[in-house]
Amino acid sequence: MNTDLLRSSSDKHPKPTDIAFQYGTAGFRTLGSTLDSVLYRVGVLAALRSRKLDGRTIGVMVTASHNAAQDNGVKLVDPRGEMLDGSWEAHATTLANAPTTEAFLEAVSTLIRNSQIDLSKPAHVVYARDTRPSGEELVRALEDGLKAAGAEGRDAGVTTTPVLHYLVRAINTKGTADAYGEDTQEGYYKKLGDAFKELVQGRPPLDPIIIDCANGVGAIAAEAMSSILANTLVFDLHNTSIDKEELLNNSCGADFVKTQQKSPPQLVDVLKPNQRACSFDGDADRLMYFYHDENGQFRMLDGDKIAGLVAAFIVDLVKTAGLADEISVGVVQTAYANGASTKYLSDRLPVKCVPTGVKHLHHAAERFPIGVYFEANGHGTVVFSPSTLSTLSSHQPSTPAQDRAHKHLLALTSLINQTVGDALSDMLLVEVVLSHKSYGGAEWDSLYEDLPNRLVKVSVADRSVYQTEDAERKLVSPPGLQGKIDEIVRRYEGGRSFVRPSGTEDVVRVYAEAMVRSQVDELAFTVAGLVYDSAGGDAAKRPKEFI
Ligand code: 16G
Ligand code: MG
Repeated sequence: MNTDLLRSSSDKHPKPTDIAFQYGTAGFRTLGSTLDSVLYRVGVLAALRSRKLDGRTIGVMVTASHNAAQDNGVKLVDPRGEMLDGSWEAHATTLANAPTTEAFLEAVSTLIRNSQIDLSKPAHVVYARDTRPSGEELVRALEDGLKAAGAEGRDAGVTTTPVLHYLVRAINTKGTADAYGEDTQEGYYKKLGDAFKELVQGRPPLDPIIIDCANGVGAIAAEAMSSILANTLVFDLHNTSIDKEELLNNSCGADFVKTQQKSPPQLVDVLKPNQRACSFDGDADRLMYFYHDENGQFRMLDGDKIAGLVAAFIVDLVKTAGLADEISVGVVQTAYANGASTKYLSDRLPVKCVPTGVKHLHHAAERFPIGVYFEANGHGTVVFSPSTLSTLSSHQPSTPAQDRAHKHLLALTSLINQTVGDALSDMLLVEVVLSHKSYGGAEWDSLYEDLPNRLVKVSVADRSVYQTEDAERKLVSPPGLQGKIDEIVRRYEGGRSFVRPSGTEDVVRVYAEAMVRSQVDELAFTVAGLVYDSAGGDAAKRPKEFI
């Protein structure tokens, strides 16, 4: 690498003195206006990561997902389309925080030395951004970093996070036995679209699906997919104003629906009773379904309900295809999964609980022959292991029913974006299942009844004091607090509560559920009060609802 070029270009992207950056659960994420140096340095880091992996293509996505328009962020994608390896997250944080150009150059050479990176290898990076206005300039900073590090960059333009993940895998598997698909956006739409058409062939047409695009990049993706699907499934698109920055994720989108537990206000008059609708988030990697029942009551079908619907469908297909002895299906959830969903699934399948964050779920799901994973917040997908894929490709069905189920399983491996949660792909998957089962929202919803639940945030001076074990279900620090929580939880029928530090915000989160709505709030606020007091919070500022 050319050190002089690195030095001079790094000088053009100085680190703000007063900010400490952290590569967290979803990469770097903060105010877009502060991220210039981070993007430049991520460009250099991505080039090094690619060289470390023999020149395989690394992905970089510029997005702040469901956050407000003025925020932005960046995350790296490893060659198979999965999240950046955990050990490199620390390198990202180190490079981003080097206070000066000289310190940055020093950190780069330490990384090269410690990770034994061969600088004679080529470096390839593909990158994209969502619709945020700050993205354009941030991409230019990234390009400066790539250029300075001698990497060959490919600009995938404005697209969704899952499309970028798809592209990374498609580029790296091109021309191999496990080629993932054509390495273009059109290739992605065609792959999903063809699989969807095959899966619903011969079924009665579905009613149009209402899609809330959160005024984000999902609007572009949904539009493109809609023209490929033509009449097979009609999309009724809402919140598609990608040019009005202030509207992004504003009172709409998957995060709004999940946290507010209500429909986006723009859809309230659009929705007819029992008509199904769904929301994407700002980068279209999360999906939330909902409908209004006969009484106009909002009903949410979240990631847990999606996992229940999809896992049961795949299990049935595997059985019908005559593959039950060879392929098993497992589900991965987090502690936020509603207790009723965990019960519903555990009665049918192996279920594993892991810490919050896509990378944990994804890796755990890869250990199952077919792994279904969803966070309650709507982020998830299904992964098929290499041996499952080869079993599927060599299977010889012996009856027409087996043949049909086998073909459907094969089509599902194309319909599902196996690299990461994908709102568009997951939505098509749900639509396939609803079509096969002849379910509306209400029938799907009735698979099980969610336990009432409540999520509360507590601001504390230092959230690193809160450490957990057992997939975040138990606190080990501060000492004694878990015992107090257990004692309170015991007083509530069907009670469950856990406390964990957020990986994305400076807060501690408290989750509670119980059989009765009014008791859940009491439980959540009592535990929140314990947390507040354990942090030595100012008694005068103690939120009044904390018990
Ligand atoms: C990030 C994670 C998401 C997780 C959320 C938890 C990725 C791509 N996204 O958005 O999976 O549910 O963080 O946030 O990993 P929290 O730690 O603030 O509760
Ligand atoms: Mg997102």
